[in-house]
Amino acid sequence: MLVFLIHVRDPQFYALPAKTRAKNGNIRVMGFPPIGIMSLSAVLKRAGHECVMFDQANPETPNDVIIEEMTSRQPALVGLSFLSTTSYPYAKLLARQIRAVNPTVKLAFGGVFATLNAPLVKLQCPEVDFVCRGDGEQLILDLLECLDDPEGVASLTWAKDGQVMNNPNRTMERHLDQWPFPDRESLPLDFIESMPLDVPAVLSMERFTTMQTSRGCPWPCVFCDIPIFNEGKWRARSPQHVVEEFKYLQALGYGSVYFVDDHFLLQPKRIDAICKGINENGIAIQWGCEGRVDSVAQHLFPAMAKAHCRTLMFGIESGSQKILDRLKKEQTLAEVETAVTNAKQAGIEIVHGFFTVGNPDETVEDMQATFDLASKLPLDTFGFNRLCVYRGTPLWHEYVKRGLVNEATDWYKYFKCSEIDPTCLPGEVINDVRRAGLRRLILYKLRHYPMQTFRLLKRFLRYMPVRDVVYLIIKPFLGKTKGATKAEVMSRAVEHGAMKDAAAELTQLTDEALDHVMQESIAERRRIQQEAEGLRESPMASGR
Ligand code: B12
Repeated sequence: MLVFLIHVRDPQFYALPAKTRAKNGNIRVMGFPPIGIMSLSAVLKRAGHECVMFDQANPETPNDVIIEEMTSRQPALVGLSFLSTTSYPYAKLLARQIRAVNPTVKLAFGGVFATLNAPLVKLQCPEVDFVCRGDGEQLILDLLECLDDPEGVASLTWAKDGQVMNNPNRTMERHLDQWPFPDRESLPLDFIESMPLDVPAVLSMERFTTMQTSRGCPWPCVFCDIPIFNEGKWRARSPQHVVEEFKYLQALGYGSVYFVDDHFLLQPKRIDAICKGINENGIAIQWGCEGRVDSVAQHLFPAMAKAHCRTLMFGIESGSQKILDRLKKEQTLAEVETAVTNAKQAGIEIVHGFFTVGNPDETVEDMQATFDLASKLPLDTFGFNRLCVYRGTPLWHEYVKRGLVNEATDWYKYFKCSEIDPTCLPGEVINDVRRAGLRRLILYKLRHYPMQTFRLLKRFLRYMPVRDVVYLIIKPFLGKTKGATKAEVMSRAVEHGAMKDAAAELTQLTDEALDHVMQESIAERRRIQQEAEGLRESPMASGR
């Protein structure tokens, strides 16, 4: 059967200008490849199905192009994959556009957000036939067997006679080695490495991809929905299987890999075996991963560095123990310091700290403690994000009980905690304290870690215009800015706060308003396109 899989994200968000095409003609995209649909494509192809993927990071495949392609090729199933609350509005619109031109094609949603909100999504998007919950590999194969009668397909939400049906969960798959490596060869895109989340600076122009070596994280952080998505379990591929994938990627010319694992640092024996396998097989790919600061695998940091682990990212969150406890991070400030110091001493080149600001019960002093901690730690890079609350997380449940969010009307909305929780500092104050904190932090780093800062800036300068690097440093010293600057938009070198705000605002709209805004934006894009085409055509016409 022919299956279309689409990774829905804000179009044109990550694409680099067309002139940066790779030698093979592929468009170069800065960011993460859509490993969810790539995993499913590999499984489908191995089972003898045909699969066509679209990644909306590719500016050449906006909705209309995908729909045209669908009309001409008539797939049996169109799967829309999206990660989060912020991409849900785009997925809804695409589903509606598809349904408008094709009343019979089977449509499915999948991904973390869809999983955690399946019955609600099915009710709000009746045009979508199936909401697929959890791991998709076996599910999509089972679904293709019974597209017209999916009663027996476990972990599927669908509708029968106008009634939403929530088929029972399938048993969580532990044997992850059974699945083929993701299909990395079928998208006309080459990815280059960026720093994830809020510092999307290009760190390497090597051919880049992601890998998933484990799934889940069992810790109870109040803001995270991963334990719910994975039923509180952590599952991992064998070290041999991971090393095989590294060998395969090296043969394909990849130079840089990032693990999208929720907690790579959980099992020392496995990490040791992966590192040994990398060295024994002469793998030179640089890689990065994320983990907790209380990991018992820290004695392996030197082995990881020797096996070309270049980036290690820790979820530090706060410099105030009170806030760490409030967030149920189950980690201490001493553990934070030990882990970051160990990682640097082990020779890991880029050690990153994820921090959150705008936390419940956080005072200005708590926030300042966060920036003080970030200054003193030998971190190379850091990001300070506003804490958000997602449906399904422990924090969401608390907010429901406190009457701050409404299960029935707010489930699909994206909220910064400070917007709804009176125990958070007001947004303006958070931004002011953050700006002042960043100023202090940058000056401290320049004074106390000049070589480390210099090395990082040198790396940025290799691929970013000087103007953008300078802007990155001086941004906190400038006054308040409104919206994305041209430099921000062009290089994606600095926080894409304004774009994220716009995406967040979309999640707040009613369905009718959303349709209207989306149609307007499509019309606007068409108009710009037509104008551009007109401009391109007129000089040729006059020359003829
Ligand atoms: C890597 C990552 C990113 C990358 C993006 C990667 C990409 N491809 O674009 C970056 C850094 C850009 C990113 C950004 C954001 N992210 Co993020 N991200 C992740 C992370 C760590 C891994 C995702 C991943 O690659 N998983 C591996 C693949 C194999 O799994 P998968 O995509 O889920 O697919 C499987 C199944 O879901 C299913 N499936 C998926 N699609 C479909 C479709 C069909 C038809 C079927 C049958 C099955 C199916 O099958 C697949 C194989 O089993 C997750 C945490 C997690 N573990 O999921 C957070 C996570 C998804 N992100 C999250 C958030 C909040 C964000 C941001 C909003 C953060 C921000 N404030 O900017 C943005 C929004 C991005 C967007 N527009 O959607 C939250 C989402 C919570 C929520 N309810 O919304 C998560 C869950 C993190 C968390 N702990 O809370 N993210």
